[in-house]
Parts: sequence; C-alpha cells; structure tokens
Amino acid sequence: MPCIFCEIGAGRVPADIVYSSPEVTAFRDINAQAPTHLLIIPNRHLVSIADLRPEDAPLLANLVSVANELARREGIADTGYRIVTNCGLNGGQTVPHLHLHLMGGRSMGWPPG
Ligand code: DGP
Repeated sequence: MPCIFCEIGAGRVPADIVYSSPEVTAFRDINAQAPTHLLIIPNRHLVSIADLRPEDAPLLANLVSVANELARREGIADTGYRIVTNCGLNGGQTVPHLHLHLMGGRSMGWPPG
C-alpha cells in the first residue's frame, strides 16, 4: 500500500491543498477537530518526528515556518493556535508520515486527551 500522505504530496490523491512547494505540502484535515485544521507534511517520506536527523533541521524549520504563515493566512494568528505532531502508538499517530497539525479558531484545553 502506498503512503497516503506521499500520494497527496505528489498530487496523485486529491486533497484540499492550501500550500505546495517542492519540499512541503499543506492540506485540510479530512477529520477536522477545529474550525481551522491543516496538516503540513514534508513531501519526502519520514515516518514521524522521531525520523528527523540533525541535518533535517532546515526541513523542520520550513515546516514550522509554513505552519506559521498558514496561521496568518487563515486568520488565526492573533487569537492563537496549536501546532502538534503525534509520534507513534502512544502519541496517537495514525498516519505513519510525519505531519504537523495546525489547529485554531476555537479555544483548546490542556492537557490533551
Ligand atoms: P495523526 O493521528 O496525528 O496521525 O493524524 C492523522 C490525521 O490525518 C487525522 O487527523 C486524519 C487525517 N487524514 C487521514 N487520512 C487523510 C486523507 O486521506 N486526507 C486528509 N485530508 N486527511 C487525512
């Protein structure tokens, strides 16, 4: 089975894409948990944040920078937002391709469930 997020990043599976570059793609989560809920992925397959190596620091910076820019574009920058990445079973990760969740547009609780 091909990786669904690799397929979305490559444009072979449709998604509501809000940002695309050679390195990063962002699209709306199919199961949104907030008025704004975007997923920001590296186009290159990495299973999770645990896969990042020191030389991937520019990629991580790019992912966060895109998330911050999208927060501005979505109009949630001033009210605040959450950037989350789930890692592995206990982290609640269900899609094994590194992704940042960008969520905003409502007040969020802490700790998360
Ligand atoms: P996580 O549980 O952290 O691995 O989050 C995976 C998220 O991906 C989950 O919120 C639902 C979303 N998702 C899963 N499959 C698809 C898909 O095919 N398209 C889109 N847009 N989102 C998906």
